[in-house]
Amino acid sequence: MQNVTQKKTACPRDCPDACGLIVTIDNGRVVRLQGDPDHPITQGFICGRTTRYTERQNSSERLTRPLLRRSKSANFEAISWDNAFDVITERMLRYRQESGAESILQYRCGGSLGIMKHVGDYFFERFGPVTVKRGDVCAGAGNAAQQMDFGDCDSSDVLDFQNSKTIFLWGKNVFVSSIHLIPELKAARANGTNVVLIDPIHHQTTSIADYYVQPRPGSDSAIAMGIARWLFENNAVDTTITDYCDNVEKFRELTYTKTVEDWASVADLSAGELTTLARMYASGPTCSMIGWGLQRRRHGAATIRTIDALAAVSGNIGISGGGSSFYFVRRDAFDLSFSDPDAAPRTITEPMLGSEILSAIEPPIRMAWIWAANPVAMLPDSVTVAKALRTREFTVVVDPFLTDTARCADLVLPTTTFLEEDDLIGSYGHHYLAEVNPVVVPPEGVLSDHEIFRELSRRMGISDDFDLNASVWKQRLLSKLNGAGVTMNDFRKGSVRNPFASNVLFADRKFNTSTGNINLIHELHSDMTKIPMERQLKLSALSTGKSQASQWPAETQIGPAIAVVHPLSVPDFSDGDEVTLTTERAHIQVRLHFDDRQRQDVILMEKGGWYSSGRSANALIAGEVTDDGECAVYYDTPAAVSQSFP
Ligand SMILES: Nc1nc2c(c(=O)[nH]1)N[C@H]1C(S)=C(S)[C@@H](COP(=O)(O)OP(=O)(O)OC[C@H]3O[C@@H](n4cnc5c(=O)[nH]c(N)nc54)[C@H](O)[C@@H]3O)O[C@H]1N2
Ligand SMILES: Nc1nc2c(c(=O)[nH]1)N[C@H]1C(S)=C(S)[C@@H](COP(=O)(O)OP(=O)(O)OC[C@H]3O[C@@H](n4cnc5c(=O)[nH]c(N)nc54)[C@H](O)[C@@H]3O)O[C@H]1N2
Ligand SMILES: [Mo]
Repeated sequence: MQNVTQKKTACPRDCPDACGLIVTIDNGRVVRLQGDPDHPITQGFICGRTTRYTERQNSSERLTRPLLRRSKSANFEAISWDNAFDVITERMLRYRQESGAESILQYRCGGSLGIMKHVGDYFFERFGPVTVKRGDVCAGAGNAAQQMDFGDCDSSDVLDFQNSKTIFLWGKNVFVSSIHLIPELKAARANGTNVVLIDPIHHQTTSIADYYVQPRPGSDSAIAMGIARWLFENNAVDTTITDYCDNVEKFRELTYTKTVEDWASVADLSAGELTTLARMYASGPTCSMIGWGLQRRRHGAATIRTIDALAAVSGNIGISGGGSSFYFVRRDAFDLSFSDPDAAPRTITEPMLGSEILSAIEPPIRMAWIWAANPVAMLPDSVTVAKALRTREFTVVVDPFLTDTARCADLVLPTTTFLEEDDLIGSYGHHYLAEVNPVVVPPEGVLSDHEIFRELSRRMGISDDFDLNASVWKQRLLSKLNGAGVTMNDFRKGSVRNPFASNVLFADRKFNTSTGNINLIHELHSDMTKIPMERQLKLSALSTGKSQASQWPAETQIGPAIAVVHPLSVPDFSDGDEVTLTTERAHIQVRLHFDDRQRQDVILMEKGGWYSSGRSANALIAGEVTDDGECAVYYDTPAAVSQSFP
């Protein structure tokens, strides 16, 4: 027993909850992950995918040697780190000299939200600057929308919604993506707060909603406009709104372009349902908790703007229990001033990564460095992303596992998991910051991203900034917090409430916009105001409790992926049939699973299926950007089901 210890750390995986963890280690091996009871949000429990992280941590599939492909047709062969660093250094210096540093692309996504990853970005900035991504497939549209409306994209304290009379969950599956909201929502309900869920997909969050509507996908703006019109008609708008909102009259006119009943029809709701929503909205402080799903649609930014505008005209911005909450600023407490986010000489739009790599000229992208990301599985148009990465002169992928993306590389570098990392995190679902500690040593042959950049910086003559270990960098990252009286010692004692975050956002009703007022949306694209001519099945591949994005155990990726549909959507087929799912882009084999609680215009898959197993929904989706913010349009692809090809 004396070799069993427990250590504290925090989870930097891409998730709003950013949990505090207690890890049990037996003889240097991680045997258990539990929630930290002292973390105010984690409250001692964690999700299934992180409880099961021991399997990933101790997996025999983990990479422990750099793997090099000597020619495009060759197989990978294991090489030493020294050899790998030599090859990388020679290539990077040569491409920079021959074609300029913009011929190198670095790309990372949500493998880890650790703040130390910005030091890696800075390595490429110092070396180059090189080409980087632009836009954000995760939250780009919503962020852009709130920047336009409020000049900031942040939230009141998550616990403030205990002061709400009504909580509107606009497309949010808290049982998958924010499980620590569940006890808070239950507590609020026990206190008399009503929880409303608006979601075209039927899921477990219906079980804790007092009122649920299942509108047409992508129609939330019509709901917001209908509620707003009802509020104007019933004198339920804030009488002081012109003091702090611009475009009030134009917004009001926009809501009056349709009756409440007609707005309801656009959303495929009854007038009664929309009126019930409006009455609940008007019943007291109402907090809009906006999920991330609804902005990953063609008009995603405008959709969030209508929800913001509704919150504004009803007087819910800047009050306790109100708010229009989409995101929590997770990085701002840390000092990232060493790097210049606009330094890159060229940017590639994230949702179009594959096609833009292929079409880049003067100079072409000769080399790609992909880390903390699996873009072949996770970005739209997997086929083109894979082709683009396979055809570069030199593609490096850094990952603990041989992912779909790593399979396209010339050189794969094995890296640490978060249980071996030294880092800091913020959260995009609450205001607590935490330290990520290496609770075990990595397997022999595995280096962290930071150690990789550190060694490269030595070889490339830019070690002045980089030849510092992670703890020195962490001290640097804390300098802003130090100014507010928060030190590393506070992190060592437990999580830290971001001292810069307010309990009630915009309490002074001053906004960071050009006029200092809220900028109400006052125009909508015609697609957002009409009833679609035909009913089409649209493909949505959504987060699942079983996995973090594409980080599935290999044994789950065998056989056809499951596609969930309403039986009447596919009358010629039976539950369990293996069929072909076709979109304009591609087709894959799937097994149908019937669910009569779903709408007849959606077909659902689990997010993150592997391309190499023929299970990637993203192979079926085209690269396209949202109206603003360059988010990916993930859930608007028409799809058809047909007999399996023989
Ligand atoms: N277990 C697990 N947890 C995860 C992840 C994971 O892969 N697995 N992913 C993480 C990531 S990357 C993120 S960004 C976060 C958030 O990850 P998301 O999965 O984006 O979280 P949600 O905010 O629940 O948004 C999804 C919800 O949006 C709904 N939705 C889709 N379209 C519409 C629409 O048109 N209108 C409305 N009203 N609703 C719509 C879907 O039905 C679903 O309930 O979660 C993280 N947490
Ligand atoms: N169809 C569809 N596609 C989607 C979505 C959807 O809802 N539907 N959701 C989108 C969203 S919201 C997001 S955020 C993206 C997520 O897209 P990604 O972030 O690309 O998703 P992951 O599959 O988690 O890939 C992260 C990889 O990083 C590796 N990794 C983990 N830690 C580290 C580390 O410290 N260093 C390095 N070098 N690697 C590490 C992991 O092993 C994993 O292979 O996917 C998007 N794709
Ligand atoms: Mo995300």
